[in-house]
Amino acid sequence: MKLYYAPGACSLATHILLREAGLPFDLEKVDIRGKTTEHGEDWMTINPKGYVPALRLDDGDVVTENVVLHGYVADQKPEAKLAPAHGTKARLKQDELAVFISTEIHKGYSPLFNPAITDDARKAAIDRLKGRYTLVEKLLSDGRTYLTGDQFTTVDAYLFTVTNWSNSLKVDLSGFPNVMALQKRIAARPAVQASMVAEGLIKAA
Ligand SMILES: N[C@@H](CCC(=O)N[C@@H](CS)C(=O)NCC(=O)O)C(=O)O
Repeated sequence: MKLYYAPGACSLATHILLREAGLPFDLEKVDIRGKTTEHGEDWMTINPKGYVPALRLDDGDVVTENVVLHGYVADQKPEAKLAPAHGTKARLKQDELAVFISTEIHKGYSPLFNPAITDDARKAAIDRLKGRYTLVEKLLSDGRTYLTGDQFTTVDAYLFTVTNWSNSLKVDLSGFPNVMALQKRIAARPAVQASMVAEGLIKAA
């Protein structure tokens, strides 16, 4: 498999999950503005959607969409327990969280990446995001270690990745102590550290 990624972008979640699963994979960096890969290929030819992540399977097919890739990686290595079995209530609840993170939190950050955003629009986007984090904060208030319980899963990798943007985008999440504590716990995982080093986001310890 090959993961096409951009440093620190949402593709970091799939990257983390590939390492957590212990699956063999290659990485290829994509310039999502210039739409070229690090090997000089036209990104739009590889993925006409123009965005990352994209996963090239061993048969050559290219598949996209964060939540789908996370589930796929988890299903390749069930013993890594990154997602419960399909058809179970636990999987239903995890899928519900995954789509919530995708559509409400990940896409909630999107307007903040626009350098031309007005102050009013920025405030509205941040207020909306904080409303979503309020729900996550409440979910974590029973003292669980990770989003779905004691086990690190796909949704932890995804929430970690998008919440990491709050630093560079100056979104103050200090009012969400459980979310911040979760963020720290996930950051400390060896697979997360290794992924961030490989993407050039942090230096090797
Ligand atoms: N629907 C896609 C959205 C992926 C997405 O938003 N990717 C961003 C990086 S986090 C991107 O590559 N943006 C560049 C672009 O859209 O041209 C998914 O969930 O995988």
